[in-house]
Amino acid sequence: MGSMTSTLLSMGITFIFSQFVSQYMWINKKADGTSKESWAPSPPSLPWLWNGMESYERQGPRIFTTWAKACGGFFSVKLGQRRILVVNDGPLVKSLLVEKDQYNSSRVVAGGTEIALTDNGKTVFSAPFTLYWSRLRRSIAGAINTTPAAWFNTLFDTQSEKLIQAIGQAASSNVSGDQLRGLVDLVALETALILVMEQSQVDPEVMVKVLDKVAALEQEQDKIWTQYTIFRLPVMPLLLALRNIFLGDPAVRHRNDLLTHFVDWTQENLAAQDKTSRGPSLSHLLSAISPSKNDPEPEQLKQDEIIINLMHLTLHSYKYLSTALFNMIQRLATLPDMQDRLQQEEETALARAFVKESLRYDPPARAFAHAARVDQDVDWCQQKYRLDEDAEVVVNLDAIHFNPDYYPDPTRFSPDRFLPAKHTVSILDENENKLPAHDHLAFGVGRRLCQGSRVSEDFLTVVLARLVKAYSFAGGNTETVHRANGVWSWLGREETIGTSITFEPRT
Ligand code: HEM
Ligand SMILES: *[C@@H]1O[C@H](CO)[C@@H](O)[C@H](O)[C@H]1NC(C)=O
Ligand SMILES: CC(=O)N[C@H]1CO[C@H](CO)[C@@H](O)[C@@H]1O
Repeated sequence: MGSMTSTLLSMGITFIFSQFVSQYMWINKKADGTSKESWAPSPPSLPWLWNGMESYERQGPRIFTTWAKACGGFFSVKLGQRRILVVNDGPLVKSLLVEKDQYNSSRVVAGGTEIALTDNGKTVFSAPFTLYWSRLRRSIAGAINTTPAAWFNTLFDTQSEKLIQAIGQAASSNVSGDQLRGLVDLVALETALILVMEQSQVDPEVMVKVLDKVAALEQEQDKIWTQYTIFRLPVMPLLLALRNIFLGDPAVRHRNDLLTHFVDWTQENLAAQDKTSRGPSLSHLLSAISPSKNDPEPEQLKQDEIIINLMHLTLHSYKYLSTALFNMIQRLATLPDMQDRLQQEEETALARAFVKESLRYDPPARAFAHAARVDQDVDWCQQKYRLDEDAEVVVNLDAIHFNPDYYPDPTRFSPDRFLPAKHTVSILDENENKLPAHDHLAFGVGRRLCQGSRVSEDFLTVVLARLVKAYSFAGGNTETVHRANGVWSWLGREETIGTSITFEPRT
């Protein structure tokens, strides 16, 4: 008996000791025992425990730019107990996320809403770089690339016409901000449903239900206890887990309500013939993953993996298309001269430039994060800094998109800067000669680049070009606000609040 107790006791002590060693003794050491580089500089005097959390929740990525002024283009900060490394410089983004591929950048899924919506990392947005992720990317690329350009053009024309008609049918020519947002939401959701789910005949009542559920899901992400969990404040995650065990998780409930529609639509697609004028449907491509050079015998996806991906893709497309389109209409309403120029255009070069400038000025996702999968060092300004496995590298567009070396007079909204020009650089390249940039990072960067970037810019260009031909409009407000929710990303999103706009039909 005595020896049993002492064995257990010594096992216990060994266990605790080994935990202690790995948790605390190795945390600042490399595998070879030498100490790690230091963290990049941090903003001074942040409040205890909460650190930068409340500033970020209030101001969003703007606070990163403020901190960058104090600590430089690459800094380290804790939001609550979550440490992030913020990058405020294009070439450093290139080095970390394109050239080094962020040493196989992963995603950290945090908080109930993200876990529910991604089924804990099963969607293309949340999965780490693995064969599973590349199979998803391959299918999505397949669906987009085999769709003929004419099919997209017809879709974008139809959707533009719907928005123009809906505005015309509004009770008065003076459309309130909320009402306009509602119309834009419906058109964006329908576009997303057609693009991803092949559903062009969804009952408007069902669409309103979907919009309400997405809003409910976002509200869960806003709640203080979700935020405390995301930012790893102690105790709260435990209380939240207990609540979810006894009362159920509301985020999962909303997610499941949404899923019922997507289950029906997916089954409908899979039962139908897999050939339309458009090419193979995404549902079919996901349910029969094709082999590739690096993946000659792909493991097939399970039904639940297919459906959760289709749902996440639809919601991502809806939310970002809607936010971007609403931003653009509100801004264009404040610029009558720009409307005149756009209206006189035969080609869409200026409309395209307007879309790019809007995405530079008001990107719906002003910050996005990739997480490292191995410990590494970062070179910045002749210094080496530490980057740990699972630490998140946050790209701050609020600083990068307003760098005067790349975008002269950056706080001026000027679509002309994106008209085709001879001598330009990429925002990711070094720029000794201070040439203007011809691109932006609103769709992300590197291997995780948004797969809908081209389709989205085309859609927005067509809608704007047709809207200015149908109406002259006035009013609008371009002020943006930071929201803590963002369909799934804990970094949230930026949105134009908007105000009423008066639409006058052009004859
Ligand atoms: C204006 C509209 C849109 C914006 C602003 C936008 C923005 C973004 C951003 C910021 C990311 C994350 C990139 C990163 O973490 O590096 C992303 C990822 C992605 N987007 Fe979009 N998006 C839009 C529309 C769409 C549409 C319409 C589709 C599909 C039809 C789409 C498909 C994707 C996919 C598949 C990814 C996953 C990338 C990955 O992690 O592998 N997006 N998008
Ligand atoms: C439009 O309506 C809003 C209130 O709904 C009002 O504040 C605004 O002045 C109106 N604009 C015009 C041009 O009538
Ligand atoms: C830099 C690095 O670690 N790259 C690896 C990323 O993952 C692929 C396979 O998934 C490897 O082949 C790379 O070497």
